[in-house]
Amino acid sequence: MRGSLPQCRGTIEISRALHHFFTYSWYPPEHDKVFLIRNSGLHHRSLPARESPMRVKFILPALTEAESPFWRPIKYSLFPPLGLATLAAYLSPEDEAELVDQHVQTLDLQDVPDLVVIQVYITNAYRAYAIADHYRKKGVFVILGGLHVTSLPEEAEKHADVIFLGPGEETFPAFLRDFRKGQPERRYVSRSRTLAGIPPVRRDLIDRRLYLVPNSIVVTRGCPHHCAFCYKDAFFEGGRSFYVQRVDEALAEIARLPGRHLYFLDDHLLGNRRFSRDLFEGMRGMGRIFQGAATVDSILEGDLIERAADAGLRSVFIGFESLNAKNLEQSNKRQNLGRDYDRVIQRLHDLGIMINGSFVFGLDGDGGDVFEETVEWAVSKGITTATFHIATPYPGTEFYRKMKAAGRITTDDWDLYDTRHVVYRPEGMSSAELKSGYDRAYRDFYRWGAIARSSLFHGSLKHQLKHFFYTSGWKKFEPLWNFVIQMKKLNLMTPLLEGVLSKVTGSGHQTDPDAPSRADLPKAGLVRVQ
Ligand code: B12
Ligand code: SF4
Repeated sequence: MRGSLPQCRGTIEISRALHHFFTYSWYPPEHDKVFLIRNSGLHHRSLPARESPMRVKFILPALTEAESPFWRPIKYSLFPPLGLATLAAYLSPEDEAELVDQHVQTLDLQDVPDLVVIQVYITNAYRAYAIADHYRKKGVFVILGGLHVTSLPEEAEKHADVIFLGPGEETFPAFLRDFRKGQPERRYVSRSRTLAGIPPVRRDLIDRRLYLVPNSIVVTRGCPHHCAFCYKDAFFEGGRSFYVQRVDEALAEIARLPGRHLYFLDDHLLGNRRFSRDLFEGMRGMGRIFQGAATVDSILEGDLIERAADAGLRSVFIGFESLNAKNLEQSNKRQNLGRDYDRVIQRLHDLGIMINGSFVFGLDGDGGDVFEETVEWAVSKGITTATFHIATPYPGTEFYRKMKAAGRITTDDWDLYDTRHVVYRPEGMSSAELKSGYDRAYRDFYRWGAIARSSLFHGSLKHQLKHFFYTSGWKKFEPLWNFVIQMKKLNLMTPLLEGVLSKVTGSGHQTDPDAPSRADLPKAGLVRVQ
């Protein structure tokens, strides 16, 4: 339910809340010397300078589905909260930091840290606000940042002492300085953007056993393109919207990661050709295997994709989005317009790179036949995994502005903005048709027959088997993943993941000399969720 904390341990009863309210409002505890002045429900805080170490709690709230004690979808146990671990690196060594990812951990609400830092996505926004309200009632200083706060700051600031717009690498350390002096601003807006000299991500705060892919990493921020439905122009407004780390620093971060497998969460790993070329050059011989995302056009240009494959790229997320040019135009998806999708696929298959294709349904060029047509195309082309989305106008995007102006937005319930619900009125079909077509597309793509047919696209038996198990692993083994997650043993599956990602060339030969022999065992098809 919106705004409540049904799954949270230690929801406090009213008397306790009142006790905390008065204790921390008027009689600040000695150890943190915070005192508050509360006035007609508005918070005006005057804070003394802080010399002592701080206890800082970083929270990634989950959406309700991710927290069910009975059913844990694998997609919420894939990656640790990289953004918060990045911010935690700016604390001083004496500070005490705790990082809680509610997708995989129980959130204890009984404590009273000096500072609570919460990351807000659109689908966890209500949960994030409820947690923030809870801590603020206890007198804890709460700050909110992330994509949704940046899109809707007025909404978020009702629940925070301080809010942050845009990436945090400049603003969070600035806030920490002000906070220690006792003079924090109400709002910090990121303007100057650089990744040069950023401190190493605090991976020590992450419990690696809880994730299938503990080694997620980002070496760039943003993207050079401007798709109308994408979060990125809103998030990076007011400064650069695509920038990269220094290659030596990116390589150093990679070297700090144990094991072989990496997942680059960058929006577009091939977006800056010079950076990517040098990165892949530096990664050659490191013995890594990795996954990442890139655009249609970047696969076709030059030899960057070959260099990526040489460095260890084994699967790539590609935003095909639509087979319809009108949709691509509506979405300002210029990098896809007029590109030969078949050639993209052929090139990746030849390099033994698996493809996770992303598709959007419900744009204005789509009629009722789009679902069957898209699924048939993806299956017939041997796309390994597919991620389907119902077109979702995120606040702050051009897509949202246009739909709002046309009166086509049908709900402001952010819980439904998960790309699985229809939140606006489509043009070429009814909302019900869109929803049922989307559900059908998932069912049809992941039918055993379709998986088998798609696997047969490849030339060799080895390649066919890999495809078969990779794809079925994603949708057909959910009960197994649920069991392993409940047992907190996901890390034991990482060798399987590495095995199935070992190299298969276009001719079908497995070429990694040290590839595990159980390479064809099932695994989770790693799908980048957008
Ligand atoms: C990995 C990922 C996931 C993972 C894991 C998330 C995690 N553990 O962090 C999983 C698979 C769980 C996931 C799920 C979903 N995701 Co997702 N995901 C991503 C992805 C690809 C990368 C996130 C990341 O790690 N970025 C790198 C780090 C360094 O950046 P960051 O997290 O943004 O953090 C920085 C800033 O935001 C800021 N910051 C963040 N919080 C705070 C707080 C404070 C106080 C401060 C100062 C700063 C600050 O500072 C950080 C450093 O600069 C993004 C795309 C993207 N490029 O961001 C989509 C994205 C965030 N996901 C999105 C969506 C829609 C979803 C789903 C709803 C999809 C679905 N259909 O189920 C679910 C819902 C998840 C939820 N909890 O609500 C959208 C969000 C749109 C929006 N407006 O909010 C994005 C942007 C994708 C897209 N292009 O649309 N996702
Ligand atoms: S949708 Fe992808 S290609 Fe388009 S702007 Fe966003 S990250 Fe870039």
